[in-house]
Amino acid sequence: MTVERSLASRLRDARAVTVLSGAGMSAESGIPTFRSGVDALWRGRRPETLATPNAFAHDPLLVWRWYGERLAHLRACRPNPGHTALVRIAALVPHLTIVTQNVDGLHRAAGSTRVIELHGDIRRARCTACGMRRTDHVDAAIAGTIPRCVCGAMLRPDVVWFGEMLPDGAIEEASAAAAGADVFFVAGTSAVVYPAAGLVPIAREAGAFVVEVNPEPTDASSLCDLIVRTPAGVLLPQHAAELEALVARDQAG
Ligand code: BJW
Ligand code: ZN
Repeated sequence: MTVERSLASRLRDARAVTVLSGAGMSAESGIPTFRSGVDALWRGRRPETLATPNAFAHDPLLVWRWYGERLAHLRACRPNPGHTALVRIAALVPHLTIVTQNVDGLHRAAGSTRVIELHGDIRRARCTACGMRRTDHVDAAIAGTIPRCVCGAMLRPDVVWFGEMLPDGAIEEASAAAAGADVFFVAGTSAVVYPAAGLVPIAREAGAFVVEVNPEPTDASSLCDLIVRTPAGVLLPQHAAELEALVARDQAG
């Protein structure tokens, strides 16, 4: 007879845990996802009109207005219990790496320290001419204007659009974290955007126990050892609490 090990016991025994997070991770912070739900960011819009270098070249004001709306909304958003649960789990495992596709900075705001941001940070901009990175663009963007650099050129959001390379070294570091994981969470992502989605087979082939946390099926579901159709902000705190209880029991002897 095989005895199914609990996820908490796998986490307790893990040397390395890696989490691939996506927009669903921040859904319970009030941030709309891209492709799911009635308030999806891309509902009624074509991604190529907003999240590509061509879109920006063609109509920078349209693109900046979209980012301005999102920046205004983000000001009121805080990390949710799912983000905080990952900080609690990280305190009890030797290595926990978060590989996030999110650009909202909420993992770091929650207190996570080892975070690889694959798609940049919406709260930063960079100059289209001199390349300088800045964070003083937010008010201009929220006001519905195109933010400018001190050199006079247009700024652009410091995020990764379709057809663009990821930040230097980010995917290499993320692939190493996927390949080295004993437990690999796929949380709140539809797993349709590459190269991020390619981390799931990397983890799986390297022997990780792969857990999907998502209320809906995704392109990654068939690769997962355990699927939990529960929102991340509910499921992850439950596992953090189970792990804490297990560790406390072990310590009590
Ligand atoms: C919950 C929940 C709750 C709800 N709890 N869950 C290989 C094959 C095919 C294509 C390609 C390939 N390699 C590269 C490509 C091209 C392209 C690509 O992937 N295209 C596919 C769409 C087909 N990739 C790229 O261009 C990438 N660059 C690249 O590969 O460079 C190398 C290269 C360059 C040039 C030529 C050749 C190679 C760059 C990708 C950049 C993606 N950028 C965006 C925008 C970022 C900026 C911004 O925010 O505005 O990143 S697109 C958008 O999608 C954003 C997200 O990070 C990303 C992923 O979305 P995510 O997070 O999965 O969100 P959703 O909405 O899709 O899903 C949410 C999920 O949450 C759902 O499943 C819900 O059910 C769930 N959920 N509530 C848990 N409470
Ligand atoms: Zn400049």
